[in-house]
Amino acid sequence: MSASKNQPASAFRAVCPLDCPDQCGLLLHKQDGKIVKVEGDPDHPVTRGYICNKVRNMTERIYDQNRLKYPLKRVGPKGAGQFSRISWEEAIDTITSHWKKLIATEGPESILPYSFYGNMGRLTAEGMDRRFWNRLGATRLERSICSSAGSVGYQYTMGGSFGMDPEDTVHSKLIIFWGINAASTNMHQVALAQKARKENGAKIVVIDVHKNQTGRLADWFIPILPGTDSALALGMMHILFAENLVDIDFLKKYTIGWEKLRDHVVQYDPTSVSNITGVPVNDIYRLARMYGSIEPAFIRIGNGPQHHDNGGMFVRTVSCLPAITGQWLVKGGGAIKGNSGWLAHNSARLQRTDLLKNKNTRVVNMNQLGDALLKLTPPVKSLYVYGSNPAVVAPSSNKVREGLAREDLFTVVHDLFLTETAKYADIVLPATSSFENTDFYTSYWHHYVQLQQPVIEPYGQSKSNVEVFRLLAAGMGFEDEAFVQSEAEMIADALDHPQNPYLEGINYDVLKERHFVKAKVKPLLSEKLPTPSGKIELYSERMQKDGYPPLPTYVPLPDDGGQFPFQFVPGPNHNFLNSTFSNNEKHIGMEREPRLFMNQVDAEKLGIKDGDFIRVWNHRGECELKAAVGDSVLPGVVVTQGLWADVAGSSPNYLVNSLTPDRIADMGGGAVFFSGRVAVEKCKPPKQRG
Ligand SMILES: Nc1nc2c(c(=O)[nH]1)N[C@H]1C(S)=C(S)[C@@H](COP(=O)(O)OP(=O)(O)OC[C@H]3O[C@@H](n4cnc5c(=O)[nH]c(N)nc54)[C@H](O)[C@@H]3O)O[C@H]1N2
Ligand SMILES: Nc1nc2c(c(=O)[nH]1)N[C@H]1C(S)=C(S)[C@@H](COP(=O)(O)OP(=O)(O)OC[C@H]3O[C@@H](n4cnc5c(=O)[nH]c(N)nc54)[C@H](O)[C@@H]3O)O[C@H]1N2
Ligand code: SF4
Ligand SMILES: [Mo]
Repeated sequence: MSASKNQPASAFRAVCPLDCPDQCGLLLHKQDGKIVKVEGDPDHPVTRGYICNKVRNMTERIYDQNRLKYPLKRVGPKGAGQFSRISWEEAIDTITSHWKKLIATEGPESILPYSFYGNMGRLTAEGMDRRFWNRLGATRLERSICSSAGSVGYQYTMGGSFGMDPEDTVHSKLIIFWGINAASTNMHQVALAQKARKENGAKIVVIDVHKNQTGRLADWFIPILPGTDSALALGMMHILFAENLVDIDFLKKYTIGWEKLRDHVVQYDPTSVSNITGVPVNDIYRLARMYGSIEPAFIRIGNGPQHHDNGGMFVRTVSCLPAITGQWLVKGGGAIKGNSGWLAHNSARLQRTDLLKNKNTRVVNMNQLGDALLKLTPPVKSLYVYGSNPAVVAPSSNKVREGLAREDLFTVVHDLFLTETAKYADIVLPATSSFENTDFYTSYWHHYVQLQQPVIEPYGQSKSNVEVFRLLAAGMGFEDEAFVQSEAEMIADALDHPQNPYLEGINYDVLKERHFVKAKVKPLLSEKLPTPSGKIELYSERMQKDGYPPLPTYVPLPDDGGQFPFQFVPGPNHNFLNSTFSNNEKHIGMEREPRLFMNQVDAEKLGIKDGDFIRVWNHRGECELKAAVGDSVLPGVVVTQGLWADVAGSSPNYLVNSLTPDRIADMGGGAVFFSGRVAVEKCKPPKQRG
């Protein structure tokens, strides 16, 4: 490993393996073969040596005594967590002989893979696994739990996941965090914004349903009712056109449909928009005028508003704003929803889609895992889970767990820990941490490709996803050369992608030498956009063909059970990463306990005081949280943070996803975690129950 001025001899370069846009460069300090300290890499151009607490405490997780060391087989009832140790040979043989029988009797589509990003390495998340599933002909999984609704919405306007270079934020004079809790979920974006504020006098505006850590650092916090953001963006457009704060030259040259949009937004007058959003009329004017007069203006579009039934259309709508004021041509102006387009690798070659041989295998949306396990015909007979913990993170989790409990479902879980999902498995396999693997990383926010090489030996008998799928392929008798490629060869293939000119010159050898390399990005409008017209599509014929309104439109949320008085927004928290770390004492200690933020007006009506224990329920399930009464949310809204692990003895019950809807969003098969409704009441704390 090549050393540099800031890299002491005992330190090894690494990449943060969490599903976080920052994808920090790390330095791992080793002693006697073990990692003893995790620091930020000061040489990393974007993250500059600063990392979050979660990862500074990463050794707690890597060397947690509860980490899985050996393969296990279930010896007790499903869900009870009783297992005994077996060998890898027995594990692979049990799985592959079971699957061979299933394939002969029920066909390969009786097997369902379920995964998400795991450690974020591309080989881990979408490499050997996809090759295996394609060759097998298993049911396909639509991996749409995170940001797919918004990505499709953004694509209708801009053609793909191409946004501003976050490093240009320092030039911005107006920064709008729109539905992103960046102080917790994208800390270097906040650092860049604060630099712009300090050096440039930039103003920071936060639009959110919850005044959380990000709202508290804003110059101006704008509270909004959940699922109404498209209306606010359309109200801004109404004012921008009405007051001639638009950039007509830009609109003529770089967009299509601006005149139609101008006529269309007349209906979104500030009074109507205020009634929908809860944002006062004067604030709508103030926001629109700020946006129309301060440049460069940058909008960081978050994941919150797109986790609603109308989430795709929100991102489609808000991504029109920078075009209306011509911000894309100004350094420090524009927007970021996601930037993965710049770093797109050759996924067909990495995943070997040719191995599918055009078989039209059925597709299951990962947001409807419960229904897939309980209702699908012909039924799913075997489930293989890796890099995800659906018993906690998937919506409508009571249905998911009922499905996982099926006696006739043969379940395999590959993870670093005996997760809530793994407790239902017939076979559990131990996974390596990313620091034990070779893999490459592409951020979905900054423009760097990074390489991870093994820094420590595999923990116990743990194996990487790539290695396990090699073993499964051998066990199934798959002889294609795809299953014997080395990690280095897979990386070389994935980065060989002539269709993406921005990756030119980035390959395995260069990464080995330099660890992080910036893609050769160009100014966004210096070439045609990948939309059908090659321009920013304010009016989209493609949307019309796909059955959507061709112009940005506010679509109200559907009825989720009107009898439940509160809109329920259960997002992620500061010290966990989805459910990762929720089983770790140190991280739990930093987070303390899950709270339910509610407005004092609502609390008073229900006789609830700050610190009371609250039962939260609806027709799907219930959970128990501690009331945090104040003014951080609007009346009629309750917010909680964090996907908490099951508590031993199941009390208190923190399973927020037992309440969330498993409907599918308007676009991209997305999840609608934040569009549910609930009722709340005071209850006895668990300690005082008989
Ligand atoms: N510390 C930490 N960092 C993380 C994660 C984590 O669990 N913990 N998870 C990672 C992952 S996988 C992802 S996808 C990202 C997500 O990170 P973000 O993009 O920040 O998304 P969320 O935190 O889900 O929601 C962002 C904000 O949207 C608000 N919100 C909810 N509904 C609405 C709405 O209708 N309108 C508006 N304006 N706001 C709304 C929420 O209150 C929240 O403050 O973070 C990543 N980073
Ligand atoms: N209520 C509510 N629910 C949500 C969200 C929300 O905001 N609110 N957010 C949603 C979003 S945006 C997302 S992205 C999902 C995320 O949901 P998940 O992707 O399930 O995320 P984690 O809970 O972090 O679980 C990742 C699991 O992968 C394991 N893992 C890590 N590395 C590896 C590896 O190399 N190999 C294997 N086999 N396993 C590995 C970890 O130990 C962990 O158990 O959650 C969603 N769920
Ligand atoms: S900020 Fe995000 S990328 Fe950086 S160390 Fe923390 S979790 Fe990892
Ligand atoms: Mo996510």
